[in-house]
Amino acid sequence: MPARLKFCDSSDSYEDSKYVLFGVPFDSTVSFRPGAKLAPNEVRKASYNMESYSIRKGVNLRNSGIFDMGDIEESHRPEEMLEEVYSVTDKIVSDRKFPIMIGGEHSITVGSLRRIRSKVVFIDAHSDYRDSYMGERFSHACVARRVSEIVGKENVVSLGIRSVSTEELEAGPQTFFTSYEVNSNPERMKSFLKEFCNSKVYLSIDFDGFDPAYAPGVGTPEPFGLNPTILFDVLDAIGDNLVGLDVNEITPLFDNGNTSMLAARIIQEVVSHQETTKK
Ligand SMILES: [Mn+2]
Repeated sequence: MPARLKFCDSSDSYEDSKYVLFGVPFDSTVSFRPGAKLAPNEVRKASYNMESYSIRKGVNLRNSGIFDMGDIEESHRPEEMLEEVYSVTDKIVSDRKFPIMIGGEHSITVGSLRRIRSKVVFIDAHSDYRDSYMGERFSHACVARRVSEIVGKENVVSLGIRSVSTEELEAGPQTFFTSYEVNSNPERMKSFLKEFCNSKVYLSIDFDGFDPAYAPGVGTPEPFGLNPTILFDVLDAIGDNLVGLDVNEITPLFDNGNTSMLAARIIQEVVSHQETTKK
């Protein structure tokens, strides 16, 4: 039997690792294009295209201590999936390691924030602030609302928003920067983030926040998005307060390979960032 596919540069032992990666093959509340549950393994495969060295940070990822736990068991019930995400995140965080979760659709984030309860920076095209969607409160269209209920809406900011319903606007969504604002005046976003990120911050990246030119393989693509280099501004602002990462909403069924590649590289750059800030 072939060995299980692992993210590149994964170390052999959980005990010796600092960064613990796991996949959540869940896309049961998806509203448009399916396939996000296939993303964890595609991101793992894509990671083998990358060098182990981050020239940006001067970090050799081979020595960083990444451990790939594999995927949580597939479930079609959001509440069941969230409990599983919670318990895996609980183990990783309790062991003082850094969790990296590969979705799956965006609803997975609620599970990790139930444990981590920090400030949250979302990159997303959608405000995800519906109270429920198609009868489901744990839909991927409600994730910012559920997370705001856990950590307080003053502790949530979304970057890259360009798709919002009047219902969401009337509910008074969390602080957000539209993609138009970010693209035309990045300095305003950067100075906001520098103040916002003054305590522990979790980063949740819905890949539809990026422009479809960079990330075509997503569940609900939206034109006029962000350039992925926004990530570096976000990491600079967060500094040594980053406590967890998830990447979500990637669907290999609609990808040309570039979206999974971007996800793999983002994971590597986040680890490299942590390696140069966290002591
Ligand atoms: Mn989205």
